[in-house]
Amino acid sequence: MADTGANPNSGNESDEENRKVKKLKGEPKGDRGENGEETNLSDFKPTSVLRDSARDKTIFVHGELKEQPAVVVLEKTPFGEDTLTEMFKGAKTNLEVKNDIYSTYVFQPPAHLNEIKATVVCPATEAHVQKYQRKEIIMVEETEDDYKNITLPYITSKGLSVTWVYNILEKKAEKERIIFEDSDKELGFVLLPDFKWDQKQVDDLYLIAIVHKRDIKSLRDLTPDHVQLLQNIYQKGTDAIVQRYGLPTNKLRVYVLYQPSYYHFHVHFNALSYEVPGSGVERAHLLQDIIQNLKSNPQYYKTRTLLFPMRTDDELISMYKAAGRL
Ligand code: M7G
Repeated sequence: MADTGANPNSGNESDEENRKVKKLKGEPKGDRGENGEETNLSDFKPTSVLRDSARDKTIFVHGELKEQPAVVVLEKTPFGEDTLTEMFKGAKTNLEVKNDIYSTYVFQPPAHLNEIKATVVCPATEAHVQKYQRKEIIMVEETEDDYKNITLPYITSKGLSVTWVYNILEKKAEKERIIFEDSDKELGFVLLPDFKWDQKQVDDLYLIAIVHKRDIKSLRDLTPDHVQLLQNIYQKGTDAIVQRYGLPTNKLRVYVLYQPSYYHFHVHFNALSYEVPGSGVERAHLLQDIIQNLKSNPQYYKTRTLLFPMRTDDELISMYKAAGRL
């Protein structure tokens, strides 16, 4: 296991230790991936906005990077409690409006406390562009037969590449970011920060556990044979998070998405206080519920009708329509 850092759950932690947990700067930031190249985003030529959200402070931009199609996601990052003093001290402030006891300002903190997180997909496929575009969403009811006849053939032929997952498992990328690993072939997994988390504060903690086994595509493939694997992920994953970040298990949301974007089995771990877009009841299945369902009905995920949200322009929807199921 990687360096466990401060552990405020040990019972005798000091304020200093607590601050270390809260402030996660100086944590390993990651590596340069399998190609050792770093992208210079000043070369990015935006062509269209796929989606944006004033509430989430994000924008998904389609464009070109070194003559290749690319998607860049920009996201304003949360405030760090521990940097507030420095932020106020170093900021420029320009008054906009003053009225009685009320006033508004343009507030410009020092650049290093005013960062934007950028996620780049390059070269981006048409499937990536579609994934990020805002479109109408509907619920799909998938029976056992629908899965076999429609969804499974679709996943097999059209699913997004999982090369990035294999790169992590084979230590070709993000090696330095691994928080915990159980290397057992059957029960093992790698736990690391999700791309969505900048690791600067635990308030929006987001990790993923990726299993070493390569034959579980999604929730649908789970049987009681996997209960031990799931329990192992829950136990060791939550233990590692308490150890490293001081976030106790009852402050975590641990779940699996159906349908996932990537068909190699993985589990999401979020800080409970962080409302993650896409983790709503229509798509997220709590890991502990999954374990109980498999124990009470071994055929649960093979036979149950599962519901999931899907964009109306998704090819899977056309396949459901062609089969007369929508
Ligand atoms: P998912 O359940 O397939 O669905 O999750 P979603 O992508 O629609 O949420 C895959 C998770 O892997 C997401 O939370 C992504 O942010 C994360 N992710 C995707 N990629 C390509 C990477 C990557 O290269 N590295 C890491 N660390 N996380 C990734």
